Amino acid sequence: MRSRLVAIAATAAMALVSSATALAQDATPASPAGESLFADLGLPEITVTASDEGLQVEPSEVEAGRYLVTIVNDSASEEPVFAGFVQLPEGRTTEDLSYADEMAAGEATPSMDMGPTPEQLEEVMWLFETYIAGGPSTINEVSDRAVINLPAGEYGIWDEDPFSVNPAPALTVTGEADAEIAGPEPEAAVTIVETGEGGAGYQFEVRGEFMAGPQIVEVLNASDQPHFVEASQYPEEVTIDQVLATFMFDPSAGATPSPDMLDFEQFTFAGWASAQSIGTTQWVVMDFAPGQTLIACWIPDPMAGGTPHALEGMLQLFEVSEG
Ligand SMILES: [Cu+2]
Repeated sequence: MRSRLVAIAATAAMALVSSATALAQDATPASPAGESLFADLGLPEITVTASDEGLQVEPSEVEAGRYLVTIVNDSASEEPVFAGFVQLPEGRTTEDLSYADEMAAGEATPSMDMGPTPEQLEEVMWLFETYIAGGPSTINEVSDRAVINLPAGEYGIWDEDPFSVNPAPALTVTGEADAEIAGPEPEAAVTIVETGEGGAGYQFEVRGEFMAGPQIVEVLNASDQPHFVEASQYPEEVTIDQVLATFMFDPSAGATPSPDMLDFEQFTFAGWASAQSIGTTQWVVMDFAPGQTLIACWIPDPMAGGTPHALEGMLQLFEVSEG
């Protein structure tokens, strides 16, 4: 079964992460996360609710500014849901952010098992140019809130995947187009800076130190392509070679798995920051166990033939201290 995460990974134009299904299947359903680390900021709020009919946003018109966004999963599905805020440039509509209309018209669901076709990738290239603010997900209990900056414009709220069958609701953000975003700024324990440019060298730089327990993580995209942040943990010490060997393993090729391959069932999510465009900052909460965390982005690099950023360097292990 194709999961949301695989959809994202597959949007990343690669065949090698079908095994990531297990990652998403491991995700726990959303539950009330208790007092949010963002609660004291007094930021205006936006709530996105996932139901069996798709995503809804409340309110659907706001003034430009910094917002605390919460996602609630009221649908029957326990699959993780995402709420990424994508600005719609002239000529684009919310229909460009999902495959819902194609599904309604009876057109076949794109098969993402081998990644999108070059034509499908071409269709989503505008997403590399537009403003994307990031947003929360129900991938674990602490990722359901994010603080994002919303400059004026028309937005669609997507499920992190232009080929998702969930329709994207619309949000109007009023105000001066180029006005500075004002509002209290969350105090982050750690900053993840996304670097790299020109189709090479994409990496995460971590300023500060990941500590055990829930903490605010600031994510700054200082590169020239959009990125998301997927933070996961494995119960024992691993190496990047092991992670790569596991991702790259293709059972259909008839190869014998190596004994030190990892068991994807054992990965858990520590955090998530939805895709965000160049120059943007968002704040999320991540919750780590002591040990290591794997940080990855699987968005395809159109300047490198669709190679996912993870294989260009955005697949890194960082230490998590006891706190
Ligand atoms: Cu990336």
